[in-house]
Parts: sequence; structure tokens; C-alpha cells
Amino acid sequence: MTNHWIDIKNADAILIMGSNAAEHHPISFKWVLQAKDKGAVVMHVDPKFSRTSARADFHVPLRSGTDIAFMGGMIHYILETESYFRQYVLDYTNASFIVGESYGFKDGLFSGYDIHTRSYDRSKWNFETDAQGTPKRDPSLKHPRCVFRLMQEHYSRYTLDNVSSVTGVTKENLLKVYKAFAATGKPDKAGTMMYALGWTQHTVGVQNIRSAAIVQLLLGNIGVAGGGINALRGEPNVQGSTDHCLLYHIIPGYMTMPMADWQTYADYNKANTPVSADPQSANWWQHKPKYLTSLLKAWFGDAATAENGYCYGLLPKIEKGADHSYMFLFDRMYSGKITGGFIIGLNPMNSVPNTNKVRKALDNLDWLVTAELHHSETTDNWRRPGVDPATVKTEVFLLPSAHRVEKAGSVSNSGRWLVWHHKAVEPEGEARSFGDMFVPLINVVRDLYRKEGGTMPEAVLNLDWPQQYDPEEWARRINGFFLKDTTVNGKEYKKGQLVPSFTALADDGSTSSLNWLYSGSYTEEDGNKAQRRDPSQTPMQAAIGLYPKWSWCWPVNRRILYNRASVDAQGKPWNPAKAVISWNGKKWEGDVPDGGWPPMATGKGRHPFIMSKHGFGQLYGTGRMDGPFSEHYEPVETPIDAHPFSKQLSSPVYKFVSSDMDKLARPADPRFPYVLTTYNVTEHWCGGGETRNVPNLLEAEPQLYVELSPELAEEKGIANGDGVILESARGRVEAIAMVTVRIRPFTVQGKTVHLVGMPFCFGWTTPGTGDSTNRLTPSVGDPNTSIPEYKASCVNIRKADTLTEIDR
Ligand SMILES: Nc1nc2c(c(=O)[nH]1)N[C@H]1C(S)=C(S)[C@@H](COP(=O)(O)OP(=O)(O)OC[C@H]3O[C@@H](n4cnc5c(=O)[nH]c(N)nc54)[C@H](O)[C@@H]3O)O[C@H]1N2
Ligand SMILES: Nc1nc2c(c(=O)[nH]1)N[C@H]1C(S)=C(S)[C@@H](COP(=O)(O)OP(=O)(O)OC[C@H]3O[C@@H](n4cnc5c(=O)[nH]c(N)nc54)[C@H](O)[C@@H]3O)O[C@H]1N2
Ligand SMILES: [Mo]
Repeated sequence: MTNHWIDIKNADAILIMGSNAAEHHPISFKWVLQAKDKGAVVMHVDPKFSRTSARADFHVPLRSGTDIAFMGGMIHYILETESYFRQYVLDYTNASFIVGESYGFKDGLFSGYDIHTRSYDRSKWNFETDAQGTPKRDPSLKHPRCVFRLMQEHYSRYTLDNVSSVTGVTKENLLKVYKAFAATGKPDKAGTMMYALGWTQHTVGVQNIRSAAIVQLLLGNIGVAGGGINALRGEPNVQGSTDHCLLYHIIPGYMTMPMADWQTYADYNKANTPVSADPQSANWWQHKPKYLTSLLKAWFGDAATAENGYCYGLLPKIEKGADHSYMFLFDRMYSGKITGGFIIGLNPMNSVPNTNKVRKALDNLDWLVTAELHHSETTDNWRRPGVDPATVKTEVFLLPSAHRVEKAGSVSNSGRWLVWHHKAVEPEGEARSFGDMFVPLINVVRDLYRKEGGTMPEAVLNLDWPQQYDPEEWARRINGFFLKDTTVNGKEYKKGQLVPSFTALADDGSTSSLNWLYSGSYTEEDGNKAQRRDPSQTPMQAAIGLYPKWSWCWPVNRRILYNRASVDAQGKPWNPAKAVISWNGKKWEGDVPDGGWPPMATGKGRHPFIMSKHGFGQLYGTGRMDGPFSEHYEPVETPIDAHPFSKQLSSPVYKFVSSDMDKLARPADPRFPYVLTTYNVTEHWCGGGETRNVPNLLEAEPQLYVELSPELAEEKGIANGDGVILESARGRVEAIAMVTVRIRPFTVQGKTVHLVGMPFCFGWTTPGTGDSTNRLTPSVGDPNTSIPEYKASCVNIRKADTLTEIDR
């Protein structure tokens, strides 16, 4: 989230799109309903009606996978009606930047496309710059190649007619949402967008969110109270684990993973440290070498020296363009290239697309270590239905895990707040926490390397590694230490003391930190700030519910990101009644500002979007794989075969894996005429590995079902409660029909398109519940993130011939 949970109450308009917040993030709804009570308009745009829709002012159904068309229409509407916040757009976004002549867009493709590599040469989208590399600007916004004009042109195709015919949303409904949300383009109004998987799980997932960013920048809704783009995160600590580099393409604190092209510490820094000649651009990533060096010092301790590039050479490096996300990982397992590994705290045999394939892939392992609370479809894959265990060669180790109430540590919530939780009871039996398994395990591995040697032993032997696991100790290591006596702002710190914030981190080996973003979370002055529970605040902070002394949030306890965009050039809040920060002539008051520089009008300020090289909000962005503006493309499996306003049907750069088991339906494939979307349910958690073992939850939601409209049910002769068979190009699934008006047919390009929806929380280890919905879904994903397209694929549905067909 750019903002945080409590801040939702400050919104005048709330657009919930691609999220079922009331059911999956119930805490958010406390604040949504407070805003509503104060007069905010709440809108839910979602293929199906849910409890979120029930509490919204209006629910607008749209066909799964058409959000860019919907949002493109909103951008067009905002520009046409001039509802944007002109001063904000001029001062804080790149609307006035001039784009180079090599940029172009034709027939659904941006310039620079190479059909052989299915990728773009993104240098074709670069800005026109002066001799120092600073983009040229036209503040009159008249230049035909300025971002504003190109944006106008690009989205002019997103007319009400086009958008309605793609999304299946009526023009009246489109206008209802556009009008209500565009009304927040005034300085004293704010609109928030709350999204989750309905936006991300698509081959255009990132561009869905780019569309939201464009709308929010046009309306001046970024940095302000009640505004922002708010990703409602998933698994309890998915925010924290991403911050600490759960994903393969980053190292802690959102730094790029080392690649084979960058063999040395100097290579890495040169390739990854942006340079700006604009004195008004903070260009915050210029500090990256400090964060990298401190990270290497934290990993390798005394072994890391200036002479050896702080042991950078010991880090693993990936090949450029290589994809190590899970669709590709399981594909390599399927083709026998991976022979062993660890699967901990997830149940991919249920939750990864094309489960029939990934289940077979797992059989190829020689050994597998799992750590679990329960037996799951993953731990017990070797004895799944239809498989003779004697034919599976994998040796499986199951480590019993401590439950979350049996361990202490921190969780970072969606609002970036670091919250400590304490151990309630000791783990039962042999169960251990992850730390208590892995700290000793790595020590055993180190002993083996010491005794027997091996490939590149230095990487393991030089780790600065403790003997035992202590969560408080890790929290301190994450914050970081001074490694020599240092004076910061007149205050003396001794060697071995905690750093007060990331501004104290250095690139000369004199500091350590396992994650620069969390520097400042555990300090000499205040101890473990994740444990702070002080509700006090100044009157200005209380006006928006900032609670700066309750826990701590990254970065530097800044509760609302980009908050310097919430004030004008003099430092005065656009909306004084809900000020986030304000300049009192000497310093900023309110939230921690994005850097302490004085307001822009003093001439000594810095542009507010400090993480981008030039300092401006990016209406036009050259960093994504699939285009500087968003463009509607159909899902890879789509019920239609023509794009009404382009020649490019699906994304030209989406990712896919290919194997004999990865079949795809053709566009408008008569074998698979219906759109399938999948989702979570209130009563279960994700793949259900945990909640299916809780009797009352299982009783509440006992069995796999498919939601379909009465119209489709009638067409197919299916009654509520019937057993049905769903088939995709990859597999078949048995389920119970739930005929419901919560799902309506869509009119798309004049034809009726039916959508069906299914949860994915059931699996064969819980008898009688059915099995994985993901036997239907395809291994295709977003070109930027590789997230699978779980939210839109194509299937057929029919009534099961007999009850035995369902029971199989
Ligand atoms: N009770 C409960 N809470 C949970 C979870 C759980 O399993 N149970 N899971 C947690 C996790 S890990 C996550 S990631 C989050 C997920 O939170 P959500 O994203 O809210 O969960 P989903 O149910 O996957 O999808 C949300 C909505 O997207 C809609 N949708 C589907 N396709 C589209 C589309 O193309 N466009 C639009 N606009 N909407 C679409 C679905 O109808 C659904 O209402 O929830 C977390 N919270
Ligand atoms: N079709 C479809 N598929 C999806 C999605 C979708 O919307 N549609 N959503 C995707 C999303 S967003 C997510 S997050 C994934 C989640 O998918 P899964 O990876 O299947 O996640 P969970 O079901 O939460 O599985 C977590 C497992 O960890 C175990 N566990 C719980 N606590 C602990 C612990 O403290 N230690 C250990 N060692 N184990 C523990 C639980 O028993 C459970 O078996 O599914 C994805 N798959
Ligand atoms: Mo998730």
C-alpha cells in the first residue's frame, strides 16, 4: 500500500476492483465503512457479486480480464472532461516530458517489437534529453510528443462504445463509476483504489496496476490522505517476505538480483546505480551502493573487505532473462533438470497452475524436504489418487513445523507496518520454527564443508552465521550495526551499536544491514520498534489517524508514501483539513516527509517522487516489458477472436512454458466457450491445506463448487446442487453446481459470454471435498512478474453423467 489501513477512512471515493476486501481483508472494511458513514462513495467492480459488493454503494460486474479496457476508459473520460488536477499533473508527473521520435504505437504494438524474441527494445521509448541526460519538458503540454499528448492519443481509442463492448459493462455503469471517481480530481478530495488478485493474476497484471497509477496521478491522489494505490496483500507476511526477497529476481530491499553480466561488485554498482544531473532530483537509488555494501557486510562479516568487493563474488548470479519463478521451476522439474529441494509452508500441488503437470513434475525428484503443520497434497504427492507409490522414486522428508502461535517474530502488514508478535505456547512434540530448523541445519552443512570441502565452500563458510536462532537477534541484524565508532549529526555511536536509520549506512564497509528499508526499526534509543504500542499523536496527525508511535513502518516510519506531493510548491497542503505534511517555515510537520528538503518554491527542494530517477510520477513509464502505457489485451485463453480496436488480440510478450502437458485453447475455441475465474473464500485459506484440517471451517465450506448464472444453467440443463464436470485444454475437474444470480452473463461485442467462478481451496487429502481447481488453469503469466493468469482461462461445463462420474 502507498497508504495504510486506517487511512482508508479519509477517502471520498473508494474503488475496490480486483479484490473481495470484505471477505479477504476484513480489517480494511472497518475503515471502508467508516468512510462510507462520512459520505464516501464505495464502488466494487468485479465479475461476481460478493459481500464486498453487498456493502458497496454499487457493484459493477465486468468480464474477467478486461480491467485495462475499463481503466483506459476512465483515463479517457478524465482527460475529455478535464477532471484532472492540473497543477499536480504539471508539477509532479512526467506529463510535460518529451518522448523521443522512436516511440510509436500501431495496431496494438509499441515500437521496438521483435517478433522472434517476443520482446521489446525498450530504448525505443526513451525521452528526448538534454546533453546531461535530463528529459526535455514542455510545461505548456502542447508539444505533440509530450507525454500528456501521447497519452491523450493512446487512450482516445477507449471510448464508451469500445470499452462497453469489450468489458460487458453497460455504458450507464461505466459512466457511474467514472463520474464518481473522477470527482476526486479536486485539491480537497481524495479517492483510493484497493486491489488484490483480480488485478494481478493476469498476463497483463502489472499494466492493470499501471492503469491505476495513471488515474491516481491524473487526479492528484498519490501522497494524499485517503488516496493512493493500495495493494491488499495476501499470505500473513507476504509483504515482509517480499521486502526480504522471497522472489528470485531481487535481493533484500528491492535491489536487483546479481546477474552473470555483472561479475564484480563494481560491475553491479555501475549497472544498477542511476545517475541524474538534475539538481532537483533526489534520485534516491543513487545510494544503492551503500545498501549493497551494508548487506554484504551483514552476510559475510569480517570476510567482506574492500579488496574482495565485499565478497560480492560469492553470490550466486542468474543468467540475463532467465526465469526462476515457480511455473518455470516446476517446468524444469518436469523435464528432469531439478533433482531435489525444499518446499516449506506452501502447497504448490494444489495452488500452482496446471496441477496435473506439477504433480508429475514432483515425481521426478530424487529427494524432497517439506516442512508442514499437516499432511498436504504436496507432502503426500507420492500417494495421490491414481498413482502407485512404488513407482515414485522420491525420498520425502517431512519436518513438523511450529504453528504461528508457537513462535515469535515480526509480520509486515499491507500498510508496511512492522508488527511484532509473541510466542503464546511452546511448539508441541518435535515441531520447530523455521529459524530453529534452519540455523542449526546450515551449521551442520558448514561442518560438512569444513570437513569434506565441496564446490565453492567459501560462500557457505564465510557467512556470518549464529549458533542458535533468536528472532530479536535477527531483527537487530536486519536493522544493522556500526562496524566502527561513528558520529552522526553530532551524536556518537560506538562500534557494535545499532544504526539509527538508513541514512547512516555507508559504502566503505563501516556499517551492516540485512535490509536497508528496515534500518531504523530497532535502535539504541527505542529498542524494537515493532513492539511499540503508543497511540499518542499530534492534533494534525490525529486529524487523519496517522499513529506514528504505534509499531513502525518502512521506510523511516513514513506512513504515507510520496507525501510531498500532498502539498503545493510552498509546502501548504492541497487539503488543509486532511494534511499529511505541512511546512511551518522552518521544518515539516505531520508525517515523515519524503526527504527533509524545504518546499520546491524555495529552489532548494527536490521533486517528490524520489525513487524514480527524475523525481516525477510516471504517467509514461519506460521500465515495463510490455509498454510505456497500458493497453487492453485479451487473456491468453479468451472467448473472443477479435479485438474491436486493435489488431493485437493478446499480449505480444506474455510468458508461457511449453511441454507436452501445457496445452492452450485457441481464441474463441468452440471446445472451451466459457470464461473461468477462480478465487478465495472466507472460510478457507488459499490452497486450504490448513483450514481443511479445522472441522468447523470444513463444515461451513465442505466441497468444491462452481458458481454459474441461472441463464447458463438453463442452457446446459444443470440444476443447483448437480454434479458437473469442467474441462479445459489441460484437465478436468468435478464439482457441485451452485446456480446463483451473483454471476450474470455478459454481452461482449453483441454476443453473450458466460463466466463461471470457482474457489481453489479443496484437495484430495481431505476426503469428500473434491480436488484442485488448478488442474484446469494454464501456465501463462505476466511478462514483468511471471504471475500466472489464474483469473481468466477458458473451460467447458456439463452435467455429470452419473453420480459415479463425480465420485471418481
Ligand atoms: N478468508 C480468506 N482471506 C484471505 C485469503 C483466503 O484464502 N481466505 N487469502 C489471502 C491471500 S494469499 C490473498 S493473495 C488475498 C487475496 O485477496 P483477493 O484478491 O480479494 O482474493 P480473490 O478471491 O482471489 O480475488 C478477488 C476478487 O477478484 C475478482 N476477480 C476475478 N477476476 C477478475 C478480473 O479480471 N477483474 C476484476 N476486477 N476482478 C476479478 C473475484 O471475483 C474476487 O471477488 O486474500 C488473503 N486473505
Ligand atoms: N486458481 C488459483 N490458484 C491460486 C490463487 C488463485 O487465486 N486462484 N492464488 C494464489 C495465491 S495469491 C497464493 S498466496 C497461493 C497460496 O497457495 P499455497 O501455497 O497452497 O498456500 P496455503 O494454502 O496457504 O499453503 C500453506 C501451507 O503451509 C502450511 N503452514 C501454515 N502455517 C505454517 C507454518 O507456520 N510453517 C509451515 N512450515 N507451514 C505452515 C499450511 O498447512 C498449508 O498447507 O495460491 C495461489 N494459487
Ligand atoms: Mo496470495
